[in-house]
Amino acid sequence: MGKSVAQKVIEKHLVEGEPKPGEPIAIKIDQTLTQDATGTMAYLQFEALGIPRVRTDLSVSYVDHNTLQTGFMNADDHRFLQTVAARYGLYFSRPGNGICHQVNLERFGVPGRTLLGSDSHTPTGGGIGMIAIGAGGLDVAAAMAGYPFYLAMPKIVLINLKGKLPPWVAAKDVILEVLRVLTVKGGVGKIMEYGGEGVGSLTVPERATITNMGAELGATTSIFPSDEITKAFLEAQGRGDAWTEILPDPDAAYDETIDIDLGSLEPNVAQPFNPDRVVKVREIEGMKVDQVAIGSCTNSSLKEMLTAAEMLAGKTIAPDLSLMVSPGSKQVFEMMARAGALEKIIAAGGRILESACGPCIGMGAAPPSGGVSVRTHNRNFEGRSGTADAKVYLTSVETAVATALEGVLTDPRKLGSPPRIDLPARFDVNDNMIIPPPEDGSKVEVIRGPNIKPLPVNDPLPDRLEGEVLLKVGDNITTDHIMPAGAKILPLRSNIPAISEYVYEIVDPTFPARAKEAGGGFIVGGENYGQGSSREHAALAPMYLGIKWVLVKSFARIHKANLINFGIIPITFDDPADYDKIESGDEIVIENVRERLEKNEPLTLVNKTKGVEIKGTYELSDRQREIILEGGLLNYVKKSVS
Ligand code: MIC
Ligand code: SF4
Repeated sequence: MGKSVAQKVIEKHLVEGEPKPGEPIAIKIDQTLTQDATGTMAYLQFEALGIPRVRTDLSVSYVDHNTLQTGFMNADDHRFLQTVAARYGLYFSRPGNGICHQVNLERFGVPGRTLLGSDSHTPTGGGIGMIAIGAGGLDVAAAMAGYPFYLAMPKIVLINLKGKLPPWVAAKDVILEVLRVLTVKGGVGKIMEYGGEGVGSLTVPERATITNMGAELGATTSIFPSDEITKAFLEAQGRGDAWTEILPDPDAAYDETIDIDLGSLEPNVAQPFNPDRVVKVREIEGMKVDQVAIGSCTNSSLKEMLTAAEMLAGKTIAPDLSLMVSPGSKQVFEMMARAGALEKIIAAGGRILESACGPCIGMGAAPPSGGVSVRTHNRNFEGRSGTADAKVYLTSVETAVATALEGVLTDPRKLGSPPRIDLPARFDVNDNMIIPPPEDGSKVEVIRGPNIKPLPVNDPLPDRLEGEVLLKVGDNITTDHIMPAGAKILPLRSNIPAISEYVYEIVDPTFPARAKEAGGGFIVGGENYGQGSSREHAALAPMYLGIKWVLVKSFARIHKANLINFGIIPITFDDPADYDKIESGDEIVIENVRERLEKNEPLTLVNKTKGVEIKGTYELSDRQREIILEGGLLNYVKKSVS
């Protein structure tokens, strides 16, 4: 039987296992990326592994999240990252050079290769035919040390694209449509492979918008074929040599197929507080908007920035609204400047921010109280913008600019014909903000500021777990709920004792104090627990507070892997109806935990408060059970190398 693009790349990199859906497999990782908010921890972990130099083909350390330097902390982290990169053989992308995913796509991505990144939007690389996966920092540290990446072989879903996008309808509207159909948990355990005749009408940046936001489906990754369009993109980046053709076989078999007719799509919008709450713009048009933000790793390519500039040319934004624009990379920024696009945006009243994540992660540009913000970003979770009661709506650049001009949510199709944007045949290549590693880094001194605290380590799992349910939450809890980001908390990413004070801050600010007082405890949740960001701090900080297990109806992939990596047992209800038999404050005992895990048997949770028993199951590979028994991946790896 023929093979899909995803199967071809996975089979080429297979180190262990059989690539059948659900089976544990391990794949070789060619490239890694980190960003600063997850990177400091990842490099502390890499250092703890005691390997002298990275063992990948290419590893890049980016600085793009914590660029608001309101104190010494972020600057200290940047200096640590730069020196650590030089010491261990990594490329360093300096602050100002752009968002990791955008820059990696432009300057480093190679079709047919594997990329593991400590950021959930790493699948952006799928836009040029990479198997690009988001993971926790510790998994990336292990990959840099030459270990393969372990995962359950995903199902492969064909998203069969037909036709061509109508005027004013963008790639963002395609992925919002997929989110509407599949929801934020519809992609769990799956790879979304885009195919069909419609693929030929989408450029690489458009494809990358779609694979980027596949993260919001909970998918392991998303991928497009590497075809003539990919070749043209790489050639325009002066990297034509990196291209190889990777097409699906004509008789490729898929586990599922979803048809999407591009020609029938309309501008879409995701309403608060989840990216799958998608309706057509025209259905809620006219809503008053306080702020528009254009940028993020989803929508900040040159084409999009030039489109925004042309739409704004000679006009003025609405009087009660603020417009923020952050270009995705220095390349995009420089080319916008040369093309006169910045001038048009500034003249229209746009506020130009640096090339970084910025408002997307609450690093500045928080909306006003109760405000409405229309953003071209990928996440609209509660509180993520930095304003607890603000409402974020996600749209394409075209809809966002139309809205900025009108002051109310506006369907761009009202604006006549769209501007014609001619992209240059060659991008301007200037890699002067990427520092290659020295040949021998062994003498480089790694500089640590006072904000960089040693890595906490866990003890091996005890045989009896007794304690209190400290918190019970509902469905679709995000890692932004568990470990919030934003300008105040992000600078503490390399200081676990300090950041742990903010665990669950927007849900229950008493959580950290209660956890400390009780000497640890447990958490209960609903479906799709831990969706969103890859931040391992959402497992590491709870581990630091003494959380030993989390019991839920279902988990999101990356968060589950992070819990395992830090020795927290990810338990699921055998019977989801038992969710009602356990409340916050209940005292729970689990006996013989080690033995049960060793034998791969279900756990019995005795609820002493309610006098009932709950059966807890788990889906863990042999290796994952061993990791938990050891108290986490770091202990496990150290043991295997010693
Ligand atoms: C995000 O978009 O939430 C982030 C910030 O990029 C995270 C990583 C992090 O929390 O550092 C992600 O998506 O993985
Ligand atoms: Fe940065 Fe936002 Fe992309 Fe995360 S989603 S990498 S915060 S731009």
